[in-house]
Amino acid sequence: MDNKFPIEPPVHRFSDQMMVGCEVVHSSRKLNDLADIFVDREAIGSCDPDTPVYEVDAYMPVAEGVSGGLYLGVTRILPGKVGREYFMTKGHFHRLETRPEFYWGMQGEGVLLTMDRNCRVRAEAMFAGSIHYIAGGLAHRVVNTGNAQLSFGACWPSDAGHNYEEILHAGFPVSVQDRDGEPALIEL
Ligand code: S6P
Ligand code: ZN
Repeated sequence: MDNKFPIEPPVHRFSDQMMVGCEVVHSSRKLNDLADIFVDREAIGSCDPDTPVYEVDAYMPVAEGVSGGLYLGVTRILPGKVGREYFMTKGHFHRLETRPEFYWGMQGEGVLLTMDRNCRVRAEAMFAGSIHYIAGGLAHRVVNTGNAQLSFGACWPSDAGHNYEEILHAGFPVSVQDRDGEPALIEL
């Protein structure tokens, strides 16, 4: 008998911390792209600028800027440090300040830093299974504090946009650094 309603395979799936499926957009950042975010200028100068820091896979089913859609991503941050500061994402506000985002930990250990418009910072532990709601108007950055890759999922509105400039100019007022083998939040 013909099956009129066959069960289709999913269009996308996670496999080995990667997103697999059609139209997945890949991007990556090396130390060279992130030099300005690390506090230890001497240490960054002695690092190989070609060192990979993190990769992102994203499925963006509607055009960027369109309202009403959702994007899904996975970010993989390699373990590593610049001086005592752990590898981390560039960090951003959403261009549309009312747009929130979910993050969830998939592998490894780290810290999610958020910052509001009054520079009030919150740090949340990230681990496989952790869930993080990032309210609209909060800048967000993830730091890999472990010895292995940290990967996390993200879901955000298609009209959120990214504002990296303010983080580059003003930055987060804290840095996550190794102190005797333990991650510590250092005020800058
Ligand atoms: C997008 C979402 C993530 C980040 C990714 C890299 O809104 O927050 O997919 O883009 O984790 O971080 P960043 O700060 O370099 O965009
Ligand atoms: Zn975001």
